Amino acid sequence: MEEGVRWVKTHCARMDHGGCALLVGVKGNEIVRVKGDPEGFLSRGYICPKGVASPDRLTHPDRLRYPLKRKGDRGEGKWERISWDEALETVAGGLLKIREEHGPRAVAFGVGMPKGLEHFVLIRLANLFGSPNVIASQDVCHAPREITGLHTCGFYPVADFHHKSALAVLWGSNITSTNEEGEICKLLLDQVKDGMELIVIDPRRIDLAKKAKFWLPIRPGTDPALALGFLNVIIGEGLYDKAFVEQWTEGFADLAEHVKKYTPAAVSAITRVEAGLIREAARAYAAAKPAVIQWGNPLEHTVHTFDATRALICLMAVTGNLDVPGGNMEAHDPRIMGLGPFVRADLIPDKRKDMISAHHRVIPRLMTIAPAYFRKAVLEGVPYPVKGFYGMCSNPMLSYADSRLTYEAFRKLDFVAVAEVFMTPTAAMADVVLPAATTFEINDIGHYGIGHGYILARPKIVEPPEECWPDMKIMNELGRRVSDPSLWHDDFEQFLEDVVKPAGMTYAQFVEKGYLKGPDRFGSWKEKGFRTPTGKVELKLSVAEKFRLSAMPDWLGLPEAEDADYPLVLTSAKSGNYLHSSYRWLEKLRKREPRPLMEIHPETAVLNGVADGDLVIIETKYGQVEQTARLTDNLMQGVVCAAHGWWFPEGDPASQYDWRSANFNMLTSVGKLGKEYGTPNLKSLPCRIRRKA
Ligand SMILES: Nc1nc2c(c(=O)[nH]1)N[C@H]1C(S)=C(S)[C@@H](COP(=O)(O)OP(=O)(O)OC[C@H]3O[C@@H](n4cnc5c(=O)[nH]c(N)nc54)[C@H](O)[C@@H]3O)O[C@H]1N2
Ligand SMILES: Nc1nc2c(c(=O)[nH]1)N[C@H]1C(S)=C(S)[C@@H](COP(=O)(O)OP(=O)(O)OC[C@H]3O[C@@H](n4cnc5c(=O)[nH]c(N)nc54)[C@H](O)[C@@H]3O)O[C@H]1N2
Ligand code: SF4
Ligand SMILES: [Mo]
Repeated sequence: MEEGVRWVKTHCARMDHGGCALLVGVKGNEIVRVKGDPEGFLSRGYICPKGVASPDRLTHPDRLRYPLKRKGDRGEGKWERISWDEALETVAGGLLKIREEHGPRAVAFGVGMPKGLEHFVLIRLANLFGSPNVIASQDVCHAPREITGLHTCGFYPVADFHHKSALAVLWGSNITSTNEEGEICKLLLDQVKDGMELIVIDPRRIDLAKKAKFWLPIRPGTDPALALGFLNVIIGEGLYDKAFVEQWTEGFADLAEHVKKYTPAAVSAITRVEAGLIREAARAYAAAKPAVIQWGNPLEHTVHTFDATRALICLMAVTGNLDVPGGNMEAHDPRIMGLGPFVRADLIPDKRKDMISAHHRVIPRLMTIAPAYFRKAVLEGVPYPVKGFYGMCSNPMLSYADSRLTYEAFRKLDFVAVAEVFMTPTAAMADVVLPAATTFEINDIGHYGIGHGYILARPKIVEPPEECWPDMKIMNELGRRVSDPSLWHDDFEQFLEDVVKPAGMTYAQFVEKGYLKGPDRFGSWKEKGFRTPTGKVELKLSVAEKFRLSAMPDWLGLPEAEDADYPLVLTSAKSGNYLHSSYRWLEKLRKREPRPLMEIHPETAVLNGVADGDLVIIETKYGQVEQTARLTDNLMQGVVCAAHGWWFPEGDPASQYDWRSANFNMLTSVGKLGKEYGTPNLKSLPCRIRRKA
């Protein structure tokens, strides 16, 4: 069967953060098989079902294959085919008209989860166009952990799985399913096999909970309280790293005093985790040397994300696990082009003052706009009106909290252009849709600009359909029409050369090598101190008053108040079969998970009159959706864990493919936001359920 097959090495992408090294079997211009590459630097042969299904994206009959222009009403699902010339002229014309009438900041540029190098070309496009407004889901993705890190210890403390740890805490991170942080879980699994201990903090008994020394089923939304409870035990029992704390932390005495009230008993009442278990888990984390915390999205999915991420970094610091091998480290990039020069940040020096979120006084160093503030600008003109949107690699109709608002915002915008590989509920709201070439069809660089200390080669393997263009090419051509043409390349692939040039190589030589990794350089703080105003890890923030932040992490109460009418707690977990809202249209994946499933404990189900397989209405104060009940005692009682990202490609184009009926973000709201990052509550929402009659 594999006769005549040519095997090419690359890295997986756009099915999650990407990172598995792949061997791709090609016959002519067709990919016939994909398998894990045993030589993979992160993955050592690992591959998941999404990786296996990945080439099916290219050949799907419904894939977008030529540029489209809206006919009829916005969102009506009527299109006409146009040429690339007309598409580029129309998009450039639409954006330039808005710039002339309202200024450059009235155009927003939207991205989603960083998928490849095009993410940074889009930021460059915004900068060259003159708009300070790049909209991204960073408020609920990784910005809190990254930027809280910068303020607390001067860097983003990434979990280091490349060196041996005695223990790992999976804090709301379902890493065998989501392969979080671009760290493929294979390295962690190998360490578990070698005897590394695990603590799992999750309302669900995830796969790795079965291998864990402690599983702490936590009431969703109460993680900051649990972290303060850990600090209470570790400091109270003298289990902290005294030498490190004395020499390298600021505000320890204050923190020690502050956490006294967070006794295991007090924290147990908030988190529903047994007090004894809190004490034992905290002791185990403190005793293990080194120990690593792998953090997950739940820490970033409530309005209290600043306190949650602050508390976790304080834990890493007092136990002496910051920037040590096998702990939470500062990753160093290889010698490649820096982000600032790549995106031409210098061209827009007033960005910090002019961007939409400056008005909302978000935390310094957060350079993208939270979706909640973007929609406020579109719908209310606060702090100024936004009229145009160019988006790619993102599906805001599903991924932003409160989808109703997103729909209204897209209805109201004067001009919308979207680059996509498939018609989605968001692309359906565009005036012009641009067909993108994607992974396997484009030369790309993975993990650039996201702080993990390496970049991965993702070379082109097959030719895309004739009229599908790489996003980088689309933006290179569009950029020439809407900004100084001399700042764009004759050949868009020069962007790839630019990134690797400082390493003294061409893109082709980089592909040959496969990846570039920065140096392991632990403990540079011993000579230089930490890059904070005090030169120490700031358990108590020295800039708190200046930036209106709280000086010490605290428990500020439930993210949403309890409500007798909504007695259950709603949370979510990402599916191992999909990426957010993506790829419900791939048959191989849809077969594995045909419909949205809502997990619930059998006893909670009985109390609510629900049986396995029932279609259930899930309701919050903000909206309702329907998903199918799946009973499992792997979830704590009183909690509903619903699926996120569902729409139906088989649905009606005239109503944007049924983006409402099962979409988790119909249940969320932006009425309450964490002020530091503009983060809404995606987890920990009061809800109720009933069987659909
Ligand atoms: N309720 C709730 N909301 C959430 C989350 C949650 O857990 N719960 N998670 C949040 C998080 S962490 C994130 S990062 C965001 C993610 O939000 P998004 O990034 O908006 O979500 P995706 O589904 O990844 O959307 C990606 C889109 O990009 C398209 N695409 C794929 N490859 C290419 C390409 O090469 N070029 C182009 N132009 N398009 C491509 C896909 O077809 C898809 O429609 O969602 C956030 N929203
Ligand atoms: N298959 C797949 N992989 C992905 C993605 C995807 O959509 N699909 N998305 C990618 C992206 S952009 C990101 S940011 C990452 C995120 O990946 P993760 O950080 O793993 O995110 P989630 O799946 O949202 O949540 C992880 C776990 O938190 C648990 N949980 C729910 N509520 C709470 C709570 O309040 N507290 C605690 N402690 N735990 C809770 C859930 O049960 C789940 O097991 O994954 C990336 N990888
Ligand atoms: S785990 Fe992620 S990177 Fe690896 S094969 Fe699956 S989708 Fe691709
Ligand atoms: Mo994310």
